[in-house]
Amino acid sequence: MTYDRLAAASTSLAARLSGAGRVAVWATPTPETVVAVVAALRAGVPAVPLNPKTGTRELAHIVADSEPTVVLAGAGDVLPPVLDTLDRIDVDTAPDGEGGGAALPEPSPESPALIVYTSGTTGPPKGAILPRRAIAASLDALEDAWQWTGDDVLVHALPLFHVHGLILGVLGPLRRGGSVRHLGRFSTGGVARELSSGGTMLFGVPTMYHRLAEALDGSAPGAAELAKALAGARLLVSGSAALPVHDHERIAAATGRRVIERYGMTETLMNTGVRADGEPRPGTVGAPLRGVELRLVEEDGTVLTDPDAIGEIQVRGTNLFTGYLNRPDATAAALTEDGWFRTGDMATRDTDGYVRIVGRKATDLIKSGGYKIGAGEIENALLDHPGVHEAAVTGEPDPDLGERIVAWVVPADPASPPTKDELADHVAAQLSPHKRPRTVRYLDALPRNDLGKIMKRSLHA
Ligand code: MCA
Ligand code: AMP
Repeated sequence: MTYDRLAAASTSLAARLSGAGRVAVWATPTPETVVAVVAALRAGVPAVPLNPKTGTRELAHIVADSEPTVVLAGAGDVLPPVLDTLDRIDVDTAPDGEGGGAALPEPSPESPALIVYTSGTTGPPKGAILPRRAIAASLDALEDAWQWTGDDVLVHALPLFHVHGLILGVLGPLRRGGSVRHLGRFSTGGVARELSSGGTMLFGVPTMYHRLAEALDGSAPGAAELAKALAGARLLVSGSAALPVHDHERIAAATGRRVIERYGMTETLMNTGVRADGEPRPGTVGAPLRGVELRLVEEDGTVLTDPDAIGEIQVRGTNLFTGYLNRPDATAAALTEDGWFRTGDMATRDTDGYVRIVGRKATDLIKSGGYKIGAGEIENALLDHPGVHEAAVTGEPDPDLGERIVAWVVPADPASPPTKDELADHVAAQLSPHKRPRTVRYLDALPRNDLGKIMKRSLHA
């Protein structure tokens, strides 16, 4: 799709959206999603990107919470009944008429551009309100760090309903006037093909880099072509979760290229990153990006200065969200009085400012395949299954997914417990397929302390 065609398609759609409260976008990895989001941005109407694989319970929550009036989808998309009450507009990526498009008034920088749903430790996901200035600030800080220009051709296969794939992966190239090639779905062959035919940058989550590292193994078919393609790229960038040092080293050994890491969060967009002209250091996520203030803080609020000390990362800057939709309580809890956002990530800082993330404050948050998943939402879904009496959810290390979701289940009837597939399908249908347990362990009872609280740490023991 050319810029002219995107302008024409988004102008005609934007004209139909003006005055809508919020619009939901059925965010398939297609040009329709790009046109829908750009049209909403141009109309100044906040867009709520929906994961098309979201299950019934989670989708009902997001729709009730964000109250969109319209849903934008591709003409052939079959939408679930919970969206029946919304006006549906099918996105036309090639409307009749010339491009260019009338200039639409620029909404204020503080006005909300996107509402992106993100999991917490308990309860259903919260909608992070992302204003236009945060998106602009974060993308411009990446331009500075990565010397990102209109000549860049970004290759990726990230979902378009999260910050990584949508803001960095689509709005990033658009802000620079560059190009994006979305693979539709991730494959190592697709990455090799696009990087060897003009792609200059690759964005991915660590699971994707792990699969690339596996495919670079000398004996794997296509390994030599893949190595050449990766070696020829200007930048290989990993984010959304920690890139294991082992995968980093395997890729470096096979390609002579080092993957650079950046650290972000739905609520803060991008916080730190290794610069294009900087030193990629395995296990670190680089230094704070332009415009981002970052500090490490102890439990009692003391700000740490010692390079080896571990503290919670707090950030402040124009990259921050404005709050959680309908959740002033959660917004207040996430921010200090003077505007620092508490990330919940624990880190140390090297003397030159490079940040090393060493863990997370909350054990009830799981990062699997780069998706953040709350243990509580899965436990609630499992407890809804008639075969489940009690349930606890934890994350375990996984070489491919980073962490895999493990469900600890006390069956209602020990003689015929629900199968692993039954429970996985149930969670996939209620929440999302990426939230399904990959392992189920059956117990007679869950370990609890004197107050009745489940002792998750003793589960693994
Ligand atoms: C499997 N599937 C099912 C079931 N089991 N569907 C229904 N019921 C089931 N029981 C389907 C899945 O939907 C999927 O469909 C397919 O089977 C394979 O599923 P899965 O094994 O989970 O997928 P995968 O191939 O292993 O995916 C790995 C992945 C993916 C491609 C790396 O995890 C991914 O795209 N991760 C990116 C996450 C991300 O972008 N996070 C950014 C958020 P189908 O075959 O149709 O696909 S963090 C962020 O934004 C911050 C700001 C940051 O810092 O970046
Ligand atoms: P999300 O809420 O889905 O946007 O996920 C944000 C979280 O992903 C952060 O709080 C970190 O825990 C994690 N994360 C993102 N990028 C990185 C990275 N490069 N290294 C380690 N963790 C990361």
